[in-house]
Amino acid sequence: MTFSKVLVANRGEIAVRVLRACRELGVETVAVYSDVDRKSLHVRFADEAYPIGPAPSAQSYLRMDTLIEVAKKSGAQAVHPGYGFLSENADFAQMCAEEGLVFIGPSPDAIRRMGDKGVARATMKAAGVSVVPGTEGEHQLRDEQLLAEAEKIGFPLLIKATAGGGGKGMRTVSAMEEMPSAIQSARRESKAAFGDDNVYLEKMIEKARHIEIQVLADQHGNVIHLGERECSIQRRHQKLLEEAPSVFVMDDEAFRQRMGAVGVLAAKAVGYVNAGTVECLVDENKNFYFLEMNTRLQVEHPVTELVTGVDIVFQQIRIAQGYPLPFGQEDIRMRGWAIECRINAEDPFNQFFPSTGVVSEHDVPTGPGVRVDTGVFGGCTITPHYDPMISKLICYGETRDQAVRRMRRALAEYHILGVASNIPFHQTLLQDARFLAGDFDTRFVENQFSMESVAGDLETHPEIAAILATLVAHQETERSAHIERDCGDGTSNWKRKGRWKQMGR
Ligand code: MV4
Repeated sequence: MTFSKVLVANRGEIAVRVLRACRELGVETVAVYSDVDRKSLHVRFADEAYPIGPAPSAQSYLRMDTLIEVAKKSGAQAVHPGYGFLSENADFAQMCAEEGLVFIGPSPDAIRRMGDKGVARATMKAAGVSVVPGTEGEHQLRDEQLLAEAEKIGFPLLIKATAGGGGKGMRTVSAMEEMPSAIQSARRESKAAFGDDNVYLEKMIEKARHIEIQVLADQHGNVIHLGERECSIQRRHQKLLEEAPSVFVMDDEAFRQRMGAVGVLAAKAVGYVNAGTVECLVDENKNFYFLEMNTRLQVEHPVTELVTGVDIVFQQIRIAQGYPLPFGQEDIRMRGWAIECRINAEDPFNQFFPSTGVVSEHDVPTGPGVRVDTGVFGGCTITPHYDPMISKLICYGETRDQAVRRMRRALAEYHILGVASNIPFHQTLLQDARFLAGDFDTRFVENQFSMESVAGDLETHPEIAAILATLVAHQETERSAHIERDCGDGTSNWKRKGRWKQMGR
C-alpha cells in the first residue's frame, strides 16, 4: 500500500526529521501539536496540523484516542511515532491496526516481546544469542527466589525491571546483605514508573562498553544490519555523544559481522519488521551480550545514516508500504566516521541542571561534513514539559580524527543565546586525551571526566561583555540590511517572512 498522507505523532527534531523524509517521498504530512507547540517547527513543516491538547504529554502526545481520531479525520493512512511518547507502546500499534492505520514500526507482538525484558532475554537465549548470565525464564520471581538466584550468579550484580529499559528501576548490588533492600527499592521504583514491580537479575559486566546494532527488516523476511554505534559516552543513562563506527570495533570487520549477525538473529527471533536497535554490552575481551532491543527509531540514528549512506527514516516508510529492502547485507559498508553531540538545554557547570526559557538566538553551524537536526529556532521557547534536547550536531569525516576536528569547528560556530547549553561539555570532551584515544567505557563521564578545570577559568569580564554586546548589536543592524533572494514565485520575501513569523506557517 502506498501512502498519500502520513501523520507524525511526535514533536521537535524527530518530527521534523520524519516530515522531511515524507516530503522527499512525495507523501503529504499531518502534524499534531500541544498548546505550547503551536508555533513549533514541526507544525510549519507539515502540510496540515491539528491541536491535540494541553502541554503535559499525558494530555496530548500520549493520547492514543485523539491521535487516531486526527489520523482518520485528516485521511492519513499511516502513523509514524518517532521516538519516545508512543513509539514503543504495543497497545497503540495494535489500536492503529484495528483502526485501519499502518503503524510505521514493528508489530504489536514484536514490541510486546521485546518490551518485557525478561521475555526478551528468554527469547534471545532460546534463539542462541548470548545474554548476560542471570535469572532465566519468563515468569515472575519472588524475593526468596531472587535471593537464591543471586547466590548462584555472584556479585556484583544488577537488579533490573522487566518492564524497564534504559536503566530505569535498575540497582547495582555488591553483596548479599544489600539484596533485600535493593529488591524492595527496585520494585517500588518500577511499580511507580511502569505499574509493574517484576524484576530480574544479571551479573554485572564491568568495564563494559555500550554498543548497539542498527537493523532493518522488511515484510518479506529480509533482515540486514547497518553496523554498530558506540554509545558509552553518557551520564545517568542519558547519552551525550554517539559515534559510528565504534573505536572498539574499528576495522575488526569479523567482529562487526559477528555482532551484526546477532542483531539479525535477534530481529528474526521475534519476526521483527522495520528499523530496530539491538543493545549490547561488550567487555574488554570483545565478549558481547544481548541487553535489550529498542523497537523504535533511535535518537542517534543519523551517525549510522552518514557512514552507511542509508536514509533510515526513508526506509522505514518504504518498509511500512510493503516494499522489499532495495539492498542486501553485501551492499552495506561503513565508510568514514560520524559523531553526534546531543546539544541539550542544561548547564554543564551546574550539574547539568535543565535550563528553560526563550532561545533568543540559534545560529547553527554548517559547512563540509556538518548536519544539524533540530526543532529549535531563534525566538522559540524551551519548556520544562518535554525533553531538553536543542539539537543533534552530527559531523562526518573520512577518519575519526577528521570527524573530531570538524565537530570542534562546528561547536565553535554554534551560538545559542537565552538558555544554557552543554556545548562547553562537548568542547571539553573533544579535547580529552582519554576520549581521543578511545579509552573509555560507560562510567567515563561520571567517574573519569570533570568540567572543573574549565569552570575555574570562567571569571566574569563586564567590560568585554559590554564590547561584545555592542558588536553583536552592530552586526544585527548590518544583517537586517541584507535581503534574501526571492524564490521566483512572485511572493515578496518580506511577505513570506512576515507570514512565517506571525502565522507560524
Ligand atoms: C548492564 C551493565 C552491566 N552489566 N547490565 C544501562 C542501561 C540499560 N540499557 C542497561 N544498562 C546496563 N546494563 C549488566 N549486566 C551496564 C549498564 C550500563 C550502565 C550501568 C551503570 C551505570 C551506567 C551505565 C551506562 C550504560 C550501561
